[in-house]
Amino acid sequence: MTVVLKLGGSVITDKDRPETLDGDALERAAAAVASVDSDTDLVVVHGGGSFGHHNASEHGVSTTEGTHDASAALAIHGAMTTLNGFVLQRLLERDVNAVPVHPFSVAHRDRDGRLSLPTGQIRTLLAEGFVPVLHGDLVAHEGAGATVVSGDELVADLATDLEADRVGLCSTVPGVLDDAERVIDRIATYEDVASVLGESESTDVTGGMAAKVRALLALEASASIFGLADLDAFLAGGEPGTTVE
Ligand code: IP8
Repeated sequence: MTVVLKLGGSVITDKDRPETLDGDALERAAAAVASVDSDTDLVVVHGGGSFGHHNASEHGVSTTEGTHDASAALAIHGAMTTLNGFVLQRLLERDVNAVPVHPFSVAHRDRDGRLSLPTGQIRTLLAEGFVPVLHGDLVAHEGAGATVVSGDELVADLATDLEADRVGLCSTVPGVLDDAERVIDRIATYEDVASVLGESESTDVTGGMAAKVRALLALEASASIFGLADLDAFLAGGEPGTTVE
């Protein structure tokens, strides 16, 4: 069983204070990850939250606007590796066999922005009993220097390439919400939620809920979007929050 889990950056950091962890939330997430049985091949991806995003906007870098300035690239990548270090530390304290995989060192985009993330290293780490921990990062981008890759993009690529059985997005909301703020149980087509998430594709290039749902609908694996309170339930095999089929 292969599981790809994204820990949202806003879940594990304090989004209102630059480069500040939400220690309690990260602790809870680490405890949940530690409960996964050792037969499961688990890949963890985390987002940036209060790490990385402000450095990226300071330097005008996004998923489409790149930089050719190494010091800007290092500031953004460095913020993300700092957060990755904190995540790894908390996982190791819980005896999770977690190791880092930095997308900047392995992935790239072509001229059309298509991401290429080789997975040989990740497959080998899984086979050797490790839990690879990736993160939103910068990637080399043909013709644009280096651009941002979001954790959501990495999750979609990994889920497809590793033929994941289950995908989980642990978010700050308990699932995809309808107009009355109730969690939508299942989404089978985008039309099911177009009225609450909007029809436009262009408004969500940086990872709004509409973009997440579209990316998850394209996957073979079923995916769940849920809040931190439900992370244990997801990792125990349940389908909390919203299931995207
Ligand atoms: O929080 C952001 O990753 P995300 C990565 O998953 C950077 O969108 C470098 C801002």
